[in-house]
Amino acid sequence: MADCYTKQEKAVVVLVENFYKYMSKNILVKNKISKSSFREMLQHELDHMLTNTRSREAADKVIRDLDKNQDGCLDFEEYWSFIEDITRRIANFIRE
Ligand SMILES: [Ca+2]
Repeated sequence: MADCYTKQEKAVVVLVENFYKYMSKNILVKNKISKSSFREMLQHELDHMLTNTRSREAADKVIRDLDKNQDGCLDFEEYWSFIEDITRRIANFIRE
């Protein structure tokens, strides 16, 4: 990533890149994150910010809540609503 990017630009790029990093390699679920990859993402990327990141049940509940079309995977829009939810919680925390 170019050094000329601002911190905010870099943060947005990381959020988008992480979707593609954890995206399923299975051709049948192309451009989506599978449940197992999402659990992996929670453990590796959000372990300090979220609780229960190592709980399979907790991760599966998050997926069920995010999975609007109920196909068992997260597409980019569903993933982004997860990011939106996290950033909203951080904003609320900072405001308090
Ligand atoms: Ca879905």
